Amino acid sequence: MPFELAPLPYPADSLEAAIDKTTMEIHHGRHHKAYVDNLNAALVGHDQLLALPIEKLIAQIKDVPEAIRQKVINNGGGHANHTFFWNSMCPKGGGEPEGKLADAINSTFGSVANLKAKIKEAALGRFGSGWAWLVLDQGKLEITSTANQDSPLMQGKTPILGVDVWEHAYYLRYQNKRADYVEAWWNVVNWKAIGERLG
Ligand code: MN3
Repeated sequence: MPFELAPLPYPADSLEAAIDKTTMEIHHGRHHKAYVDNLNAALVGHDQLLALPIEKLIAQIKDVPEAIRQKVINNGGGHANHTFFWNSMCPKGGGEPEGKLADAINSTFGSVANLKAKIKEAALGRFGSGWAWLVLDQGKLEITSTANQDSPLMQGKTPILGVDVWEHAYYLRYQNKRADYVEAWWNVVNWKAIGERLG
């Protein structure tokens, strides 16, 4: 069974508080679609790998034959990261985290404002294309970033929140101003979905 591109979980024009409709359409319908298509092309004849959930395929990347491993990292990582990203946002998002998530953020980072500052630092510190992440590592929250489509799953970490900082994610509205995009991103963050990832 090949991997499939799921539809966006909301209309493309419903995240205008941070991301414009055209960016959403191109990002999902062309960039994400290309990762899925290229992943399926790389895995032709590898039926056992095609049968895995995408997160498992990426977490077990060392089991992927070396000849196709980098293609699977780039495109399978792209598929996993973007699926995760769409589900990290929602229309009428933003506000403040609640409950267990708020407690975990406050006890680890002191405040939500400080978490946002550290995500921004990770996003701006990532030279070129990549992602800024909040992850769980050995049960502890930490901020990290990855290059290209590398996933924290490849390092045995659990992604909790991720911001795509490839230019394709923000260039139409923000041009070179990555910081403005990252600040606006919190207007559409889906804290409920992110809190559920803490388990
Ligand atoms: Mn992207």
